[in-house]
Amino acid sequence: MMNETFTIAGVTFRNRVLVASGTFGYGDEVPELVDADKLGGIVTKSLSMKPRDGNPAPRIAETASGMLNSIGLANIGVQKFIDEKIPKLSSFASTVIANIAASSVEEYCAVLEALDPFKVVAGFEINVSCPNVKEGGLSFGTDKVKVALITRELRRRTKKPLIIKLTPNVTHISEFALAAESEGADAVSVINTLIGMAIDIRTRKTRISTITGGLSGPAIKPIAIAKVYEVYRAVQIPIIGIGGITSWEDAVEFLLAGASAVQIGTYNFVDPSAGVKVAEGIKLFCEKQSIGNVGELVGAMEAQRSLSVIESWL
Ligand code: RRO
Repeated sequence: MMNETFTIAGVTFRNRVLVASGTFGYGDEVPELVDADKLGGIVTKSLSMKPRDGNPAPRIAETASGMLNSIGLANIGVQKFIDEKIPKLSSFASTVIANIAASSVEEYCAVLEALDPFKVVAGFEINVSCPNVKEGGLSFGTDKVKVALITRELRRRTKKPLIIKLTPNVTHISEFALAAESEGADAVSVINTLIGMAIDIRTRKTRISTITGGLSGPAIKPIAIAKVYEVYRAVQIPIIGIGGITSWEDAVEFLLAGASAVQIGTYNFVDPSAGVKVAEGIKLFCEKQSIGNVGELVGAMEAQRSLSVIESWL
C-alpha cells in the first residue's frame, strides 16, 4: 500500500495536498462535484477577531499566467466562524487548519485561544504575510523580531500544529523561517503572494483599488520553488510549498525541492477539484516509480555540484 500521509506535530494528513487559505472559503461551500474528503487538508480563509469587509473593488485582476488580488482580509470574524462554520466542518474527513490574521500580537492570541478548544480545528496557519492590509500583514512578516515574538506567544497557547505562513517579499526568506523555528513553530508555509501592480493604459488607473496587490498563479511558481529550496536548506521543520501549482507534476517539483506537502491556491478558481486531482496524480506517479511513501520525494532533488547562490546566505 502506498503511504500518502504525513504528520505535523502529531496530526496526520491523509495526503500531502491541501487547499490554500483564501481559495476555498471556510471549507463548507465546496461544490458538489468536489470530494473534499479526498484532500489532505483545508486551510480556511484568514480569520480575524472582528468581521472585516475588506478593500473596495476592484480587488482582483487577471495578469499573465496569474492574478493580482487585494481582498484586504475580508472575513466573517472568529465568532461567526465558530457559530456557523465549525458545526458543518465536523463531518469532514480531511484535516481543517484555521488560518489566522491580525493587526496585533494580542489579536493573534485572542483568535487562537477562541479556536483552540474545538476539536475540528486540527491546527493553525498564522498569516504574517498579507500584502494588502495597512496594519499587521507585511509589517509583521518582514520583521524577524515580530515573527519570532508572534510565534513565541502563540506557541505558549496551543499544543496543536503551529504553521507560520511566510512572505516572499523579503531579501532572505530563510531567516524568517529560522525565526519561526527557533520559537517553536512546527512548520512553515512558503510562500504567500508577491507584491505586484498592473495599470490599465487606457484609463491610466491601476487595475486594483489599492494600487498594489498580491501576485499568485503559475507566474510565481519558479520563485516559490526557489524559496522552498532556500528554506529547506536552512531549517529542520517541515515546509508546506505554495505558489502556482496547477498539476501533480508541479506538486512533485515542490516536494523534490524540499516541501513536505503542498497547497493549491489560485488554481482552485479554475478547477475546484484540482487538489483531489493533484493528490491522485502524485499517488499514480509514485506507484509507477515503485515509491512506497510519497515522503521519499521530499528534498530528493538530484544532488548536483553546488553552483547555488542561495547557499552563500545560509
Ligand atoms: O485578503 C487578502 O488580501 C490576502 C491575504 Br489575507 C493574504 O494573505 N494574501 C493575499 O494575497 N491576499
